[in-house]
Amino acid sequence: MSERGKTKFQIDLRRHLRERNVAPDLVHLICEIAEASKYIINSIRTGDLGVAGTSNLYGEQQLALDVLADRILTKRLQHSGVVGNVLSEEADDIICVSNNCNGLYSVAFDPLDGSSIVNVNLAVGTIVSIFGGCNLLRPGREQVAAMYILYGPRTTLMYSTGEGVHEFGMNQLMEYTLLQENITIDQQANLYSPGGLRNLFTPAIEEYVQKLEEKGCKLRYSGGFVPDINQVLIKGKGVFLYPHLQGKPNGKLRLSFELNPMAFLVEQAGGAASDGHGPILDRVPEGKDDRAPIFIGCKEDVAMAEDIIRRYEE
Ligand code: AFP
Repeated sequence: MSERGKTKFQIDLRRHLRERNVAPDLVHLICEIAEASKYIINSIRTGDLGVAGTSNLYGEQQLALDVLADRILTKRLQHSGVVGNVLSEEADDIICVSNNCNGLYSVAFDPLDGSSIVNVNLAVGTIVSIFGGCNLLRPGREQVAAMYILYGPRTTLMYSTGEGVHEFGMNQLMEYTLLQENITIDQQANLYSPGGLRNLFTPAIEEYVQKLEEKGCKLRYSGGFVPDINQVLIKGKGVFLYPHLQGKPNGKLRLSFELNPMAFLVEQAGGAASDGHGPILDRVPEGKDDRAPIFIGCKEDVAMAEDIIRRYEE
């Protein structure tokens, strides 16, 4: 038993945050997001998998679940008392919750990432990026926290406030209790997750994938960014790529809702996240709909991607 009579595995999310001296309002915010995930879980387990008859800003058809998950999380954030601005991947624009958001937090999130695979019962997740103050359109390096909830065979939550990456599991009482803390990623990958149509790969990406295969990396790709990144963090090995493609120079994934939070987590675990030329977290967003190519995971494999891309551009 650890001190104060609790084993490590009984440390719940709120206690873990407090014991790491996280600012009380940020503790409250992260716990509110965790609380909202319980309602999202229920909507996935029992909800309508049909379409909502609407589409999001990216022209993607919204599932009833997308809209429901977005409403659940947005409402929770609006009533949290600590949020200034909210930006959802499913919404058309930034929602201003408080006119004076100094001292508050602003949150960008993808309420249900992987909605095109939820109806085939594959794992999906909620991805959250948290900044201090009002401005959400800043380099990801300025995030104060990032987290995701993975709705898989087990429901797990991963967070970082800049002091390491920590994993929690949902127990029978729907509480998040600590599974492991200070997760780290090795230097070299043994699996890779290549997104995008293969016939649109540039010669540089073709060579990169060939080099990964030659060094014995296994291909594992689920179609869900959250489970694919979770695999890298939990196994401590791996590299995910959704690269620039012929005709799609910025790939597919969104900077604010997917890449910044995951890059924050992976860098905190000792990995790297690049757009093929430099760190994702140093990329200055031009707008809330920015997309970017992504190479994320083991440092040496991300660096190899940058080296090959640079060589083809010389
Ligand atoms: P959806 O939310 O439309 O399912 O897209 C999921 C995603 O943004 C990310 O979670 C995956 O890594 C990636 O797209 C999968 O894209 P492909 O379907 O092109 O492989």
